[in-house]
Amino acid sequence: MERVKRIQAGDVRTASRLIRNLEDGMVEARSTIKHIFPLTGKANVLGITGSPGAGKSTLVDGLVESFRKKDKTVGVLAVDPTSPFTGGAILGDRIRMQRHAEDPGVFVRSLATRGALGGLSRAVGDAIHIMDVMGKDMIIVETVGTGQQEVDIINHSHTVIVVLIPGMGDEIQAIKAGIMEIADIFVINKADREGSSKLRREIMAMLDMAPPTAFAAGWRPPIIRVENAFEPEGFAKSLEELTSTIEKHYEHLVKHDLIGSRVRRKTVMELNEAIRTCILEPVLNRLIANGETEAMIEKLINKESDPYTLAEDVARRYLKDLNL
Ligand SMILES: Nc1nc2c(ncn2[C@@H]2O[C@H](COP(=O)(O)OP(=O)(O)OP(=O)(O)O)[C@@H](O)[C@H]2O)c(=O)[nH]1
Ligand SMILES: [Mg+2]
Repeated sequence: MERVKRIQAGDVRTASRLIRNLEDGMVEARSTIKHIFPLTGKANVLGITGSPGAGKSTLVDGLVESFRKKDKTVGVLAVDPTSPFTGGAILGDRIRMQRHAEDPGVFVRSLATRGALGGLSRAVGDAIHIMDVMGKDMIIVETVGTGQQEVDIINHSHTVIVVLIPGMGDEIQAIKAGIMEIADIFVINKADREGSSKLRREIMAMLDMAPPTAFAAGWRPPIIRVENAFEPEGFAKSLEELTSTIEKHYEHLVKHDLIGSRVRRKTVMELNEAIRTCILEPVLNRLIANGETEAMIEKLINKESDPYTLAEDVARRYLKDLNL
């Protein structure tokens, strides 16, 4: 397939168009992924998550530079699950990342949720495949860590970095709500700020409470302080420590044969997403198109039926083999 060859050659325009089409849910674009899939699995995927404004993009920008210095090619995927509210942030990222725009070793894209059905995790998985086949050594996925969907997105990664900043009381609460379990490395960002030692103690206390089984083959997530991004010397030093910790984590995965379980975690999700895409979405779209959704909502509001009865009826009509 010509398109696959162009992507393998690192063609930015072809890759960008394909990512956009996948994001829009174009069925035709999926056929390219079918051809690409067997070629994937070479890149090291790094997930970065944390609350809005935690300095993730600034950190990613620094990481890109560090990896480029080591002669690694980099793909960056900025994911914005709440685009109507933070669309501006992605614009800011674009401007910031422009200093890498001239570098053919760097490919930056952003993804946003389209349509009510979501599918963002699927689009992220596909975009990672594309960057992988383009030959990017490192793929960095940035997402705002707030809900389950973000946790799913981050599960596409080999290494997950959770970015926290001092002075936000609810930080630890937020990580307890699911992000904590997936962190391989904690970053205390803007560490020049007041409260960074307290935050460090809180993370340590939280890790102390975790059962030993929470740490895969004994990897207790290290906590890295990243100094003020506006003080280049300290920031560069912090980034050096962070990149070497990322490398150590990857070595740990390899040494303890854990890459396989990460790949499995990602594969389970991908399969679920694909089934959702190929079964649930067409059914929901059909129901919307023929007006049934509206009719069902009316029925529910008027208490003429209940969600389970209606859903079972839909399943009976569309999924005959389920024997409901
Ligand atoms: N004081 C200080 N400000 C920083 C630091 N790093 C980033 N910032 C600022 O914090 C703001 C948010 O930074 P971003 O890197 O866009 O943060 P983000 O987490 O990517 O934000 P979203 O993608 O919108 O969630 C920007 O105004 C940055 O200039 C830092 O180390 N110290
Ligand atoms: Mg950002």
